[in-house]
Amino acid sequence: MSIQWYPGHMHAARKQIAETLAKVDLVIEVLDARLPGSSTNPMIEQLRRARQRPALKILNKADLADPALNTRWLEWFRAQPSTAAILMGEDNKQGQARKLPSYCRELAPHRTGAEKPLRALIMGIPNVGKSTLLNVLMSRRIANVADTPGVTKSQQRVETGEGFILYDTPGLLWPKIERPESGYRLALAGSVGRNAYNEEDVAWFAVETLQQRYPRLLAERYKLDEQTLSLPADQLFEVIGRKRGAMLGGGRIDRQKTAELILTDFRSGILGRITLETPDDFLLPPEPLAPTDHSGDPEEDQSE
Ligand SMILES: Nc1nc2c(ncn2[C@@H]2O[C@H](COP(=O)(O)OP(=O)(O)OP(=O)(O)O)[C@@H](O)[C@H]2O)c(=O)[nH]1
Ligand SMILES: [Mg+2]
Repeated sequence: MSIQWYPGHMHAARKQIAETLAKVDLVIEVLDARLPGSSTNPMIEQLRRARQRPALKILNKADLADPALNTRWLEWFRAQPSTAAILMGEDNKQGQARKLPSYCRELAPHRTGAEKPLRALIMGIPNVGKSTLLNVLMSRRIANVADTPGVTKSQQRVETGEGFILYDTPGLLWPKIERPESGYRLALAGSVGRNAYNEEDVAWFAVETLQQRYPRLLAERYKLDEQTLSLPADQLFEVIGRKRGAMLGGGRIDRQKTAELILTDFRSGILGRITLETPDDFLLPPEPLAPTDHSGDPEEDQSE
């Protein structure tokens, strides 16, 4: 499924992000730990590489992702040039947020002292938890948070008071998501606007993926026997609808309701801890950053 969801505010955000990148020391890219490859925005990667900024990759929602794959993805990101990576989830958000300045300082060790505050741009696709992180960092609600993509519509600058300046930005996708499985995974995770995909298609994709990767979790949640578990995804979708009582009159399945049930079960974590892709089936080209060129150094902003 190729997705095109690039509302006007994202177009504006991309321009603003490109400008802000000139005056920050590093990029904090928040990823969805359930789809670390597909939630890496190639446009962000391109922008930060052009500006030669190091990146801290936060694999967020790690509490919803498969623990074994969390470790594999972490190692994979750490092997990339100019890149650090950490796991973050409901269970360790406070602790990791407290350590964030020190993770960042390791990537930009020259920025110390009151006259040289560390400046970081928080970026990522929609609905991955950028604003949630900002609120935890500031210990108060300064950014709106909601379980729908596209909540933050404009950039916001905050200072933690310890020589750390952060910019929260709107979630950014890219104009056309070409890889079909990435489109499905992004929609399944809730990072794409609802009007840009068909919920039934995405729920089928979820059923198929779970049959292949997490059959036990699927069987447990919907009380399926071995035979039912190996039915084609479209038939299994109907079994799930019937079992969960998503019915219309005359014994017909309510397909829309079934799809919504499956998507909600995945997104809420009720199905279990699931990662939709491994580093092996989503390889990004390991492009090294260009050699140091001082024209890319952050501009000194007198206001900071
Ligand atoms: N399970 C889990 N949910 C999280 C975590 N972090 C954030 N969320 C939830 O994810 C949803 C999106 O969070 P936001 O902080 O609004 O995401 P955002 O990246 O700012 O989204 P946009 O502004 O739309 O780009 C909310 O329902 C959060 O409660 C996490 O670590 N684990
Ligand atoms: Mg936000």
